[in-house]
Amino acid sequence: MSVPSSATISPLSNVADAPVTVAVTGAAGQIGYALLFRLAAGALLGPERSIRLHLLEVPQARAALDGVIMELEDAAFPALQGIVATDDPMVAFRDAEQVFLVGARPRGPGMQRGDLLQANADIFRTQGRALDAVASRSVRVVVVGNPANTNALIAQRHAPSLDASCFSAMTRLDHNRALAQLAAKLRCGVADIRRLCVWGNHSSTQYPDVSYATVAGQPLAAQLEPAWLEQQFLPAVTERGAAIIQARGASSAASAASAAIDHMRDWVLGSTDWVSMALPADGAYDIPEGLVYSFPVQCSDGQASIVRELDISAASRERMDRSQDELLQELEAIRSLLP
Ligand code: NAX
Repeated sequence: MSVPSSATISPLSNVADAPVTVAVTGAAGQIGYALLFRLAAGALLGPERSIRLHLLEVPQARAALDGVIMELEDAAFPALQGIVATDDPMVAFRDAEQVFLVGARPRGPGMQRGDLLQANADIFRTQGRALDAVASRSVRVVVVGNPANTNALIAQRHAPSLDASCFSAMTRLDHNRALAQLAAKLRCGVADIRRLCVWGNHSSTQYPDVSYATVAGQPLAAQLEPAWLEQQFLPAVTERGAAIIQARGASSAASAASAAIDHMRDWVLGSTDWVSMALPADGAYDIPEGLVYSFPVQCSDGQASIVRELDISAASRERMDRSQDELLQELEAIRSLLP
């Protein structure tokens, strides 16, 4: 086997079936650290399915990545058939079938929002082109790195030979946070709650919507005070990330990794309920085409399909529009970098 100069390959087991290639960027970061071990243990496609991990990092993080790889080896996961570590997206994405774009440029001191968008646009343009060139033609890409929706849009637009439906951004953590808040309030299990959705951007303008939700088959909103929904629930979900930083001294990592696995697993294997995924808009709900916007989605046969023709109240529309407007502003900030 020829090994690209920038890559390390460590064969780890002799599982006979063809392994599925899963690429993870930002692999030495804190979400990467929580994600890789669950992927290698089979959380995505089951422990019987062998997996090959392609890990992308910047050269400065190479030593840290080597340490993570040593730990992956030491965990002796039976299904982990090999690891490629590289700083070259053309190596990382070669034949990749599932791709987690986690690595992103964090906001530095004095950096404005526009600077952050631009810095990430460069990263996601390069990665989009590499996906276009070398990934599996049926690749599924989830962007986790922020600003996730706009980063996904940039990657998708730089990958013209891949279908737009190959791309998504993650709002599943917001969805799961909303489920957890509702289950605690209603003293039920998260699985008792169905038809919840998050609309819009993965940002403070997101709209976790309980209008269609049920609990144990009964309409959910009717069981809660509107004031609780407005004043407690919505801020608790949208400000959860900040609360975790304050408590833990670091941003959400294990819950984000878990949500990324939920997102990809349901996409590939099918969902049993609505899930929230940010997808390139196709005109549904009058969201401008191409914006990567979070919708209620159902997955089956490997396809993620927007749940259509829901009645949208005026109050919901206002919140959906606010998030849409923010995404349009983000698009304006990086439009010059689009092909
Ligand atoms: P870390 O800073 O711990 O890790 C990021 C890693 O990405 C670093 O190791 C860095 O070297 C690497 N990286 C940077 N540029 C890269 C490039 N061009 N190619 C490959 N790797 C690169 O951040 P972490 O806590 O892991 O978070 C990662 C991203 O997820 C951040 O952008 C964060 O804002 C975002 N999040 C998104 C969430 C969502 O729900 N969509 C929730 C969690 C998280 O906040």
